[in-house]
Amino acid sequence: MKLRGFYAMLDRDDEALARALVSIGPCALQVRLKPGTARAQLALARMARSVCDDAGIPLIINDRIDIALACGADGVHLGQTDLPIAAARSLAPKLFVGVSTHDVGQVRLAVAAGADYLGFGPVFATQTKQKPDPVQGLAGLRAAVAAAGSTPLVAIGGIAPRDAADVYAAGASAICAIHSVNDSEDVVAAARSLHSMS
Ligand code: TZP
Ligand code: MG
Repeated sequence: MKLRGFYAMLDRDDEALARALVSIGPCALQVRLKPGTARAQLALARMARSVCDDAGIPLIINDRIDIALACGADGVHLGQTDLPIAAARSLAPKLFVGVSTHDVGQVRLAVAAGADYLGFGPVFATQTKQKPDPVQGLAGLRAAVAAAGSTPLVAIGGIAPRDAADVYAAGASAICAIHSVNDSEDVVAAARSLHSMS
């Protein structure tokens, strides 16, 4: 999987939004439905699987390796309190594994554990995540990129199209943005502007 440019996040049960997000050819679509039963999450994941298949985009499921396996996802994205990478690999050796990191120490540990890619943030203040970790800023992002070495890093947290040039200049491989894209009046334009800066 090549992680470059816009990394889309589907945070609600909305097929039209999913189709708009994949229409610009992002490097991946992640499904992230925080409160939701396993059945609701699986239904959403299956919808996203079919949308991604139509568009030829890799599908990644947040937190839940069981949902990722059940829907035939390409990868799973693990937070700091989800299953450790080694356990995820033993359950699902074929899944691509991404790990959320929030400081340079976590970046080093995730790289040493063999993560396929890292999420890193919040780079800027975010309203989307409940109890977010401390804001890292562009300086924190640069340090994280250095610590990540050859492991691709997806920057996340409060990133708007106007920030894209700075975030890519700091060394991020990809940008994930929820609010500034999914709540935009023009989802396609917002997604495209984050993608085309890469
Ligand atoms: N992890 C760190 S910040 C964040 C996550 C999932 C939320 C990002 O959402 P937004 O709306 O792009 O700030
Ligand atoms: Mg998580």
